[in-house]
Amino acid sequence: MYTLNGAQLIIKMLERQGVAMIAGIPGGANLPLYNALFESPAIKHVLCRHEQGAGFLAQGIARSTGKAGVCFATSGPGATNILTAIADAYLDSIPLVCITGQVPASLIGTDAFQEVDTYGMSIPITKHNYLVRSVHELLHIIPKAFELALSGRPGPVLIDVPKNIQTEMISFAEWPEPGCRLAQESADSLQLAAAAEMINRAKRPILCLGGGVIHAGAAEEARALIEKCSLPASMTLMGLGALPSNHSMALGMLGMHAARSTNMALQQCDLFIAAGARFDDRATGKIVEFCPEASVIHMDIDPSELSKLKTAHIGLVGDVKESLHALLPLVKPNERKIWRNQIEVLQEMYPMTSPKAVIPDKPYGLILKVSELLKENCFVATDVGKHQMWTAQVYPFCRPRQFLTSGGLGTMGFGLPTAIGASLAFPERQVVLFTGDGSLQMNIQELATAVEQQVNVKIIVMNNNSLGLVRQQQNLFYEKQYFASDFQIDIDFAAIAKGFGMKAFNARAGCDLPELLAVVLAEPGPCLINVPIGREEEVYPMVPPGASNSIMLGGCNAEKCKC
Ligand SMILES: Cc1ncc(C[n+]2csc(CCOP(=O)(O)OP(=O)(O)O)c2C)c(N)n1
Repeated sequence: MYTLNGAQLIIKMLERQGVAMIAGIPGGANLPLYNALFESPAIKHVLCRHEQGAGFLAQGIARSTGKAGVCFATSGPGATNILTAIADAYLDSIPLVCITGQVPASLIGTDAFQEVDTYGMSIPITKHNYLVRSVHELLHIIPKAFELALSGRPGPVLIDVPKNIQTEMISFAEWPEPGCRLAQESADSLQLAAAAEMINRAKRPILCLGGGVIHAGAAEEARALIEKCSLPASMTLMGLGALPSNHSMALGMLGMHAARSTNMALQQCDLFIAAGARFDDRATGKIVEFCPEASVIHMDIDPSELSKLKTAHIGLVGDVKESLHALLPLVKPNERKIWRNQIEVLQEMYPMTSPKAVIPDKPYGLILKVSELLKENCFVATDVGKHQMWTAQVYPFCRPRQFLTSGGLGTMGFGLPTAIGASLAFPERQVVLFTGDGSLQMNIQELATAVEQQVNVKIIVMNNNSLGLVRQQQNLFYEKQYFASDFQIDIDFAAIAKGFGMKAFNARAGCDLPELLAVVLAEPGPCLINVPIGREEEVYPMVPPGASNSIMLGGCNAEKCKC
């Protein structure tokens, strides 16, 4: 017989799940849990400075490893602070198990101190959530939470544990099995045959690799299919890295800030194959005008995604890894010379960058210079804004899970704690964060966590002293009325970082930036460099929100073009 209190039971079950790290902040309602965690030899706790930071730190672990990230928060403000990170995980299908403390069950519903309805508030942003009613339920709930977070389409699960349940004693004879990812049913064989037939017949197909390909570990299968039948492959923001950017079939990102040639090719394709992608509006633009000439094959593990936004002529519900694997013997080798040639002509006519844009003190040049200085096994995190889109456009991603970015929710403040999480999961690797001055200020307190943990995170602040991407919309769509997007004070980010105990540098006008970057990247532990970026530097091309992807503003690098 085992006899433990609820808090000890939770910690023991987390150990049995193989959890090695938990990010969080203690408070009155989860102190028994922390007391039990203190006793754990197997789990390291990472004390963050804000619960949102803890949620994103756990996401950094989950996104970089594919395992479920775990975070703790107390009731009331602890729980409300962590909700943004949970919503972010929900929209990007990231496995997360969040355990919150709650006021004792006898006080629930009385407006007790630090009581909020965490269960109610988390319903629409979790894959599943629990309010624990008895200590015995924990034996079932903890493994089930991991199973749910990891199985099918991954996502966050929240467990709200009243304080009295954390202290209540339980005796039981046998430990439950840890929860794990369940095998998924394969796609229908008739549908697979029909999809292969459609691919074989297509003259101008384009594959689109989404985050689902990365979650499913299906990049190899995707590549085999791409190479066997010459499928040019675009990627969603979440899918970047699924095919190395230097692969001859890689078209880069599609959508709002895609290369012109990629969106143009999509306008002409006769078959669009979405693999683990969900037709997000940032990717498709005006959906009725997306791939107007194409039939659609949609592979997804989540049946509710099929034909949600764009009718799928063939739907392959199942693990995308298995679907791609099953398609491989069914498709015929095909060089598709004419189609590839057509795309190459577009790529030559409309290059993503121009020589002027790749000098190191310009955004693209800076990002490319950093990429040259990093090893291929590094991680690249971003925040949200122009710096994120510049990175997505030109960073030479070469493997799945390399790129850590907030896609669906687009959460400023995501970058720093997520980068810390990835670094804690892979201490031997470099992690670089491209952030904006606006985004960094949203979770800047986590500089303290970075220093405390001595993580190998290098922070590159692309500082335009404005909310750049908002300013760009005002430039293009609101008659240059720059209201509430330009900051009025200059912040010395290097001084702030130093205040947290972090080594930091300012890239001053006229400095040798490549050399300074090399110094920063070679520093042991965390380090920040502040790089001034002109406010006028915009991220192009840009499809106006709600417009067709055929309408691309700016970024036409065609040699003789006058647009
Ligand atoms: C939490 C949050 N609030 C507001 C926004 C809206 N928003 C999107 S991009 C952006 C500006 C980002 O500025 P910065 O981080 O400095 O990056 P830049 O665009 O200048 O590179 C804002 C305010 C957001 N995405 N997230």
